[in-house]
Parts: sequence; C-alpha cells; structure tokens
Amino acid sequence: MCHAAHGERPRFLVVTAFDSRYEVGFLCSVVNEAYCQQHGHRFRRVLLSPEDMAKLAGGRHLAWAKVALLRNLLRGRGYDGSASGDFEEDFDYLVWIDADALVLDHSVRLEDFLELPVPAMDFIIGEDMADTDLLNTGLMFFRRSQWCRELLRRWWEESDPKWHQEVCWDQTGLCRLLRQDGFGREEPWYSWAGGARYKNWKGHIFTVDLGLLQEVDCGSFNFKYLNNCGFVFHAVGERELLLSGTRNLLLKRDRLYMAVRDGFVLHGGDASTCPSEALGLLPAAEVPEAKVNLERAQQFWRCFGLSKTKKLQPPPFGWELQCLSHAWNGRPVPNKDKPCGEEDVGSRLALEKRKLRT
Ligand SMILES: [Mn+2]
Repeated sequence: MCHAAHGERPRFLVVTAFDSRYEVGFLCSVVNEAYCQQHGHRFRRVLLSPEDMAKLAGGRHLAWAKVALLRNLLRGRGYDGSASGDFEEDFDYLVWIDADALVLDHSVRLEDFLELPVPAMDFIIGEDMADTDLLNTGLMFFRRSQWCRELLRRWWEESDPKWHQEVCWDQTGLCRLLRQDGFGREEPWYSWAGGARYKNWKGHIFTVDLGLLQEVDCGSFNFKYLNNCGFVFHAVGERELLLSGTRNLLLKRDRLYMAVRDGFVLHGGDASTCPSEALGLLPAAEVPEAKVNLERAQQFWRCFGLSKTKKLQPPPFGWELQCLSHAWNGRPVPNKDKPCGEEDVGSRLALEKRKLRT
C-alpha cells in the first residue's frame, strides 16, 4: 500500500552492506544508524564475510553486491535472495547508503525528499560528482513499486558485461542502461556546469530539487567534498580532497574519521546497536573482530560526533595542518569520559557554505 493512500508517515528501510574487514564501514554505519534511530527509521547493517560478499556479487566486482542485495529486498526476499529473509518487514521506500558514506546533517529528514512535485516518484538519486557518470549510486531511494523492481532486474541482467569488472562498475552499468532509454540527454547535464538543479524523468527518476530543501540539490544530495554536501558525505576514492579548494589529498579513512572528529556531522544523536542483529550473518570466527570494530566506531562517534551544531567563528590558524597531524591513525580509542578538547574546525566549513549561498 502506498503511504499516500491513507495519509500515514512513509516507512523507510535504510540499508548498507559491507564486508566485515572494511573498517570505514563500521564508522559510517554507526553514524547512519544514529540518524535512523533519531528519526524512527529502520536501519539494517548487512555485515558479510568477504566470501559472502563475493557470492552476492556473483563473480562481478564487489560493488555489484549492492545491486543484487537491493533487488532481493525489493522482491521481498532476504538480502541473499533466500525466500525467508530477515527483511520481510513492510516499507514504502528502501534507501541505500554506501559503506563509505555518512549522513552529515542529521536535521534533514528523509520525508523531505518525498515532497515532490510529482507524487509517488519511484527512484530518487543525485548526480555524479565527476563528469564520468550521470548519477552516483552511493545514495538512492527506491519506492516499493513494480517500476523499481523492473529497474533492478534490468540493472542486474541487462547492463553491459564490460561494467561487471570495469570502473565504475554498477554505477556506469546503470547510467549507460538509462542513457539507452533516453535519460540524461540534456546539455549541459550537471547542475555544477549549468544544468538543471531539478531533474524529473518521465515521473520516475528524480534528482533533488534546490527548492525542496534549502541546502540540498541534485549535486549536493551526496557529495565528496564536505563543504558541498547538503545531506550525505560520500568519501569516494582512496585519495581525495576533504574540501573543495584545498590541496591535500587525504585517505578515505582519514576523511571519514575527520568528518566525525572535527564536528562536521551536525545535530547527531546517540544510538544503540543490537550486536546479535549487526553480527548475525557473520561466520563465528569473524564475529569477535567485527564486534571490536563496531564498539570502537560507536565509542568514536560518542566521543566526537554527538550534538554538534554549526559554529560560525573563524577557524584556528593552520587548521588543515592540524587536521592532518591529528588524523585518526589506529591509536587507542579516546576515553569518552575525558573532554576531547578539540577545536571546532567545522566552523570553516559553515563559513564557506554560507558564502556559497549568499
Ligand atoms: Mn562509495
């Protein structure tokens, strides 16, 4: 049943998946779980052994595992395609978030993205952050609809096999498939290159409109630079800049830890994880290490990430170097009872964001 039919709040199921050795997945999923708990959404962290991840990807690059998983869930099956899955609960929208992406502004509501000019939009997605692909598959909303089930079927079955192994795998596969259908022919396409900031394709594919949410458009829905993110920070690539206009390439892991530690995550709350649910799919031998990683991520989030709000004071001099010297580097987890005493370098971000909008 469509939520709109009886005026109820739409039900979201937010899902991420990663193999249990992918360290950043623990941190991102803890942040995203906190977001979901704050807003009353169901959150599922599908934690898999590397072998199960590879099985799900069906011999393709591991990035394809998410397409298989989403397809299974939209067909009402378990994540792995089994008939009696853990995901039988009812939802109106399935929201995928990558394991290297985290919700940056926890005051933005998922419902906000559904207040669309065309009702019952099926597929909500943002633009890609480089000009290689039209769309970025790090964050996607799928309505529980026949149209989405068919999209997932074609994505898996009809994508050019070239993208099974070549970059950007599932993402390029999807974009090429949609392009064959006539999607994304507008010139210019990218909002940052003068293209529309609102895109609606045949009532099914929607990229976010600036008018819906003041701080989010189809380019900033999910983005790689902290100062251009309206909703989700997606730490793409092994080495990238943290902010646009800076020069230092930073490791994925460092960018994600810095985003949390330096107060870039706004309005975040505490969250609890049910270990049996989080670790339940793992072989017994992998559970202890995964449990430690999960607890460490939670402790890091509690120590550094909670309840930050935008501050507009100028940042301390040399803040970029300070970030680098403090980069999280596998040191013991800080004691949450001890004051952290970190300067809020997020103020620089807030200032830059403000400048961009005025
Ligand atoms: Mn990603």
